[in-house]
Amino acid sequence: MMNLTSEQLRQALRLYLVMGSSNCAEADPYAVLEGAIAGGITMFQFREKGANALQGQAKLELGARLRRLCAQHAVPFIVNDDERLALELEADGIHIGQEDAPAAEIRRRLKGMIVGVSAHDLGEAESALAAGADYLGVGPQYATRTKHDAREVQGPAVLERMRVGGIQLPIVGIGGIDADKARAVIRAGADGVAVVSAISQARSPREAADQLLSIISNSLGGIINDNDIKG
Ligand code: FQP
Ligand code: MG
Repeated sequence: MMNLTSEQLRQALRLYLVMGSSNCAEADPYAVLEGAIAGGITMFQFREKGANALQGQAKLELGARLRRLCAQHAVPFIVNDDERLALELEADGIHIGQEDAPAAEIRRRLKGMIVGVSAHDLGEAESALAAGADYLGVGPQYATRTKHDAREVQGPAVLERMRVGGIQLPIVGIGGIDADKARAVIRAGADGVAVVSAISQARSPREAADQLLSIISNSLGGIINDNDIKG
């Protein structure tokens, strides 16, 4: 398991690929992840969910292959929702939402792991912080076809409200983000961008990741934070 400081985690969240087999259409998820890693993704979440999702042993086997690939490239590997799977795969972390197991319980049980929590407003962000979350996933930033039970589109303004409200935790924006929209998400206060389709449905996952990472890095580079001013 990787032991990241909060600043290392912030860095790792720059370009976060979230993916399961059903997000890859005809493509092989292993090949998609290989391309995405070559293109520069900085974190990966195994989210094997939805109508055609693998289950049981098949889910475990795909997870194990993707987990190994991430380990080979020192890319943090996070499991969506499934605490048992996170333990079985010796994941670096778990991501849970408001409808999943309570963050405080997960935090207690999975001491050494990165715990990411979905938050949709300042109140949920404050609760996640109090529960011991390591980072927040905030969205949907834009309309998405990936998640059918997604909340109402928020737009990047929700990120500004959290930052103005005093939330300093590492945050990624998620939901409908592509190369055209990544800059606005970073400028609103996110440390990075999480994507599903923008990489997994791309003709070249490698090129898509490479392009997204440049945009994100450029956008982050244009932001002067308090530490820079003081330092
Ligand atoms: N943010 C992120 C992350 N990952 C996610 N999976 C979600 C938000 C959404 O539980 P949740 O989490 O609301 O829905 P689901 O379990 O269907 O994904 F920031 F990590 F990219
Ligand atoms: Mg969930």
